[in-house]
Amino acid sequence: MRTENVQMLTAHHQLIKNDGDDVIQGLTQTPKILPSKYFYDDRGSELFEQICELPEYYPTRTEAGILREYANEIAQITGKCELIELGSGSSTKTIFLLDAYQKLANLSKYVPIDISGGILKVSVLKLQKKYPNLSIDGLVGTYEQALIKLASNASSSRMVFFLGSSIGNFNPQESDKFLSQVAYALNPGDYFLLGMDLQKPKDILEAAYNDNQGITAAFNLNMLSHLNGQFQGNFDLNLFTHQAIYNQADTQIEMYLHSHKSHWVSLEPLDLKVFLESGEKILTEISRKFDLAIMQKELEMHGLRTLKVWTDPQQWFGLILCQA
Ligand code: AVI
Repeated sequence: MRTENVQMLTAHHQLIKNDGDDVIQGLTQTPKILPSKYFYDDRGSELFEQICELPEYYPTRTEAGILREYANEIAQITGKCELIELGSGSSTKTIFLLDAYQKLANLSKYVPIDISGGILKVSVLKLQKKYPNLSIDGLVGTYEQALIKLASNASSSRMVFFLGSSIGNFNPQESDKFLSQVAYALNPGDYFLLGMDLQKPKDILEAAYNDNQGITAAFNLNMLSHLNGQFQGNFDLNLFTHQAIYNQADTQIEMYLHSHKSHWVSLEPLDLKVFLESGEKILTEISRKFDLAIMQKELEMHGLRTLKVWTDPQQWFGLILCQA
């Protein structure tokens, strides 16, 4: 199926159809967890865009500042290539790269990839207006589906990029698997640009995930609405509160939904009935905070050699450009 410039990597019902095994597994284990991919229905993606604008949420504007400053240098290093963005969302920060590559006539194509078809279609239309001569091919799908497609597609030189510290939402095993898939998808000489949030004092981190306007809380709670819609669940959002804490030992933010009453929840199509104690917490997300030197070693272990690293003056966020 192909609509405008946005292609589904698989039929839409297959993409959103999910047998829910991960929900069953997560809610029947102790402590309970829910996979963070369930944040991102269309409403969740919108809320995430709002998070990116919050005064406390520094990662987006810090990374944007680094890109604004160094996009030309990145384009000079890689030379002409196809730009492929994993988890493109609204592609706001990508503009810096697109402008720099266009200026140097180094851009052959832009391929934004996102799980949320709604937001992808809007951003492809917007970008197509801004860059009428640029070939833009949006792909709706998971990272895994996208990387499989890329691996089977030996084209010109490419730079895959993964911004916003989304890698921080993978646990170490998932991150390792993801980097293996990236390395496998790239041809020798292709580039990978990775954005990551760096370790910093706890108070700054906790404020970023417990904003005053309650947008992050709404984002966290929206996961339950998404599950209610997708699996006919009966989560009562009023019985949960959002909580985000920094786990210093694991250098990660942990986001929880805290049940403040003992109650049952059922998700009929999954044949699942779950009891939540008063005070029980469901882990909905980890957001790991990185050390640049350690990340470079990890990339190297996957055959991705660092070419250059950029940070902001406070060293709050980092970008690593590497080559396969
Ligand atoms: C998408 N990801 C990198 C965000 C983060 O900071 O880990 C998701 C997020 N969760 C709460 N606020 C933002």
